[in-house]
Amino acid sequence: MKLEAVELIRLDVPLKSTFRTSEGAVNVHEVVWVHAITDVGEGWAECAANGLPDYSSEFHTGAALVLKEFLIPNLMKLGNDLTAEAVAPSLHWVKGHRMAKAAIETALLDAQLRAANTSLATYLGAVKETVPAGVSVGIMDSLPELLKFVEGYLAEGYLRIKLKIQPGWDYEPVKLIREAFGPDLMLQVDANTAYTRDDFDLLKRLDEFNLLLIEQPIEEEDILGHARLAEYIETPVCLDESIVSADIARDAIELGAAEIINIKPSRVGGYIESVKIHDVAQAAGIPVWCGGMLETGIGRAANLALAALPNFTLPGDTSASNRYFAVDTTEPFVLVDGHISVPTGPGIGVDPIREIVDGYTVSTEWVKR
Ligand code: SMG
Ligand code: MG
Repeated sequence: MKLEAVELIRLDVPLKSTFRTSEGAVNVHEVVWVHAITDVGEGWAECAANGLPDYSSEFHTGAALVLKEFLIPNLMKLGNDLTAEAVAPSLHWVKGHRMAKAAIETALLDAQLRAANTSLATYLGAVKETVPAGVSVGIMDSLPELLKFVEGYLAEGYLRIKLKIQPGWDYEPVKLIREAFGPDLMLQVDANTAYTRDDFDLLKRLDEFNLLLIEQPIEEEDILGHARLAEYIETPVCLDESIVSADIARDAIELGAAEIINIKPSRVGGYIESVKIHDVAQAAGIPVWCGGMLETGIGRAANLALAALPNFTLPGDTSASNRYFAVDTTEPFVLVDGHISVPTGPGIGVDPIREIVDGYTVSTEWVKR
């Protein structure tokens, strides 16, 4: 296929309620969409880089710039030799910027698969038609407020609860939710790197709650620290931010730092690399689950396809559209008996609803050959 032009669309999508993590609070999902125009048709992707570089070093304005200045011109130069599989090798010379790379690769993969009349799920190796859904619950102003939100999500049917934690908001909220909903609730926590090697005793106190996992407790670069923590506590240690490639995943597993892995395609440079991580983990007997970056329908659809692979044995953060948005950018994803359907149409299997997208659009920029 040949890349003719790319439309970079900046969207501000309001959240239904504030989402607070140890890294900060967001009220608006600020993202860039990549709309690729090729000679075989068009493709869509949502770049997961958010407004601020507080989850990773990437942020939406930077991602748009890297796409425009380096990634897109490079891929245009390939002419007719461009395939989705050629994107990562061609862009290997660009260090980092994995969320930007993931976005252009996914848009091209969508175009390629639509042209071949194949779904992303089939292409990736999906084995399920629906996937179990968990929900990520932000840090709240008070414990009663937390209880109210968790109660609501469980009433909707979510199968697992993930509580965001940070120093000062850890033991008490986890105790409250464990006691309120009993030992059978699938419960896990995510610290987004908020702790240090000095906090191991504090984190060990969470062992009494029989959590499914603790996600990314300490700094992303500190793989060895996670291995030490994994030895020290009973709760399985799951890595998110640290795992940026299949090579790092293999090393972290070998070190004993990753007893479970959260795979976010955006963080690792795309869906093709995600499948490699899935395979590395599967071969090592390490379960994986699909993380999220508050994606609207365009991004959520692709994550659901990945979450249908066989080693995704834990519920993901692949919640329904109405978890975050009053009105999604595509046909909404809905929760049915705690599960979400994996799209079956060609490519990512969903289309943007233009009138809705236009309402969220802040600016549009074309990059042409
Ligand atoms: O898509 O539901 C979602 C978000 C889930 O908690 C979530 N994501 O570290 O796993 C994570 C966070 C990162 C969000 S950064 C704004
Ligand atoms: Mg996380």
